[in-house]
Amino acid sequence: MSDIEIIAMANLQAVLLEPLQAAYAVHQRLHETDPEKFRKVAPRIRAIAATGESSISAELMRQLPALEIISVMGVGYDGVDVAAAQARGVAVTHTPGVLNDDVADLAMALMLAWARQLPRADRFVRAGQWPAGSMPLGRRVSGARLGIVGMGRIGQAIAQRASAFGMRIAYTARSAKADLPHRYLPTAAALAAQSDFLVVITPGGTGTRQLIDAEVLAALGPQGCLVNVARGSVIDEGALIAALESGAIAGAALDVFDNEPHVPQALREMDNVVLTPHIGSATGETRRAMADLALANLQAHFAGNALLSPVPEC
Ligand code: 8YV
Repeated sequence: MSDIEIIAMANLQAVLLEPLQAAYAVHQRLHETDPEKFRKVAPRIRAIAATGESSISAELMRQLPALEIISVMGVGYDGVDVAAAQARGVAVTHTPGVLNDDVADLAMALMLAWARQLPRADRFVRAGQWPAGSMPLGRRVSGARLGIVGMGRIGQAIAQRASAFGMRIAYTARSAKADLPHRYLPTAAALAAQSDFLVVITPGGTGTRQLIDAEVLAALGPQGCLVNVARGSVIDEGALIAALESGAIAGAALDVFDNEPHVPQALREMDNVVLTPHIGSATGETRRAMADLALANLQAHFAGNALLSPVPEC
């Protein structure tokens, strides 16, 4: 173990924590659990290990005068004040690429789970209700119209899978992608109006805050289903709850929420939603690959080598 001191922003999973502890002196969540001790070690902290959900403010960075690098184990880094890091010359890295397949798989799984009512069907069998009756009919996914909000690496992986389901795919993004065969629509509302399923996979942050609002949900309509595998912040959660309650949309399948790990009671009580606890990248294989890349970025930095996956702004 080197004497380099780093702080872990969250209760990191063993897959990252163990190799980190083998390589560095790791203070886990000290800023939250023991502020007094944190103040003592803060001047020596040279790196932050974070997850995609971590919030790393300019104020926190100010307390870490020796900070050199923030390594995020996640593709999303919307919780990091990248401008403040850049102004300080602090490097920021993330883990793009390695989780595309898993997040795309989960988007398909959520669509299918909602349309074919898998959670309800499972409860139905377990509760012994089958001999007494049958389930209400579900909805067909194959051949349905899919709108993808955000056509980056993961959006394209979703489109690939959806093509195999014979879905009719359209998308919205900052601009049309000439190399893709799918139809481009300039706004989320225009896309929603043409979609049975609207899947959100755009980065979080101020640029996309509440992009999916009451107007977009109204355009999706009473037969439409919203799927979110991006960030809770991209959806106006209040407007979503209202749309689900009024029948303005048919349902939703959500892996991410505004105030994780807290999920509004109203959503938890609804029958027309499927809810999962931010598990888009949560397979052993992918979390290992993410941890390896997050660690490799730290090691490259401290060895004076080029970073493997800096965020695009850096
Ligand atoms: C994880 C994520 O929840 O990659 C992201 O942006 O949100 C997720 O993969 C998390 O960052 C795992 O550490």
